[in-house]
Amino acid sequence: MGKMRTQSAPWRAAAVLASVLLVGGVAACGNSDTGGGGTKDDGKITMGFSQVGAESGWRTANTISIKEAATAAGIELKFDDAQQKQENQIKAIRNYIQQKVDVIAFSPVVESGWDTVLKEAKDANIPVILTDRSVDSADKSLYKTFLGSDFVKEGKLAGEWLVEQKKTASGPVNIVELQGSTGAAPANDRKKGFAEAIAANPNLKVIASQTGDFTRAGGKQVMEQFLKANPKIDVLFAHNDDMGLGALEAITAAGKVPGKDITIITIDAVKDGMQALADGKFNFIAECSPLLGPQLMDLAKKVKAGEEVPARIETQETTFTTEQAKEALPNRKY
Ligand code: GYE
Repeated sequence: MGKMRTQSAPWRAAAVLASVLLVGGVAACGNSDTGGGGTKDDGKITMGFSQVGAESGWRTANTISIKEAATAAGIELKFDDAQQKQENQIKAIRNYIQQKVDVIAFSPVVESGWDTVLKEAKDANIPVILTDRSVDSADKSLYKTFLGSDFVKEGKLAGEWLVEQKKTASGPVNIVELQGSTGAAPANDRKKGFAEAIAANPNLKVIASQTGDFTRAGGKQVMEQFLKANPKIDVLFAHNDDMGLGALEAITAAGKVPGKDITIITIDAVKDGMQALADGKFNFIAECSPLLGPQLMDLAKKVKAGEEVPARIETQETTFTTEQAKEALPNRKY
C-alpha cells in the first residue's frame, strides 16, 4: 500500500502536468480542424447517469447492469440515485453539465417537465440518451435516442392473456389495478395498453385503480384498501412484480389464496416475481428487461463519435406462464 503511494505520487504529478499542457494545447488550437478536437488525453468517455431510485427488483438489476457495462466498456460512470424525485434528477443533470461530461444518460422518473434542463444540455453540446423511460417533449432534438421497452405493448399482452382466460366468463370479472408511480411512462402506458386489450370483453371491468409507487410496501398497503372496500375481487393487475409481491401479503392476510381466489398478472419478470409465478401465486407475467447496460454503453460510444443512431431502440421481451417460469427460473440472472 505504502509503496504504491510513493510510486503513484510522482506519476500523478506528471499526469496533472500532462493534462494541463494538453488543455492548454487544445485551447490554443481553438476550433481549428487540426485533429484531436476536444477529446481528453486518455480518450476515455465520461457518462453522467441519473437513475430513478431503488424502488424495485427491476431497478436494482438495471443499476447493476449499467455499472457493470460501464466498467466493461471502459466508460467512466458518474452515478446518481434520485430517490424517485424529479427535482433530484434535474439537479444531477445540471451537475453533469457543469462537470462537462461527454454524455448524459437518464431514466426520467416522470414523463413531463424536462424541456428546460434538456435544452441546457443541448446548449452545452452534451448529448443526452434516454434509457428505460422516455419524456413527452415535443422537441425530439433534445435527446439523441431512447433505449427501452414498449410499455403499452406490455400492458396489452397482460390484458390479452386475461381476455383469453376469461372468454367463457358469463358474469362480471372484477379487476383491481396497482399502478406504477404517478406520471411515470410505464404507469401511463401499461394502464393504457391493458385497458385497450380488455375492452374486447365487456365482462372485464377495472373496479379500482390506484398507485402503489412501484414498491412492495405500496402494493401491500393499497391492496389492503382494495380488499376492504371490495368484497369481490377476481383479478389483480399490478404494473410491476414488486407491487404484486407486496399484494400477496395483503391477500393472504385477508384469508384468500393468491393465484386461485384472485388471478394475479404482473410485469417485469424479476427473480422473485418468477418464483411467485412458478409457485402458482402469480398467474402471468409480461417481461420487461432491465439489462440495458451493454446497449447503453454502445450507444454512448457511437453518439460521442458523432455516429448516427436510431431515434428509438426497443427492447426485446416475452411473456411467462407458470410452466414457462418453472423452466426459465434456474437460468434467471436477476
Ligand atoms: O417496471 C418497475 C420499475 O421503468 C420499466 O420501473 C421501469 C419500471 C419497472 O420500478 O419495476
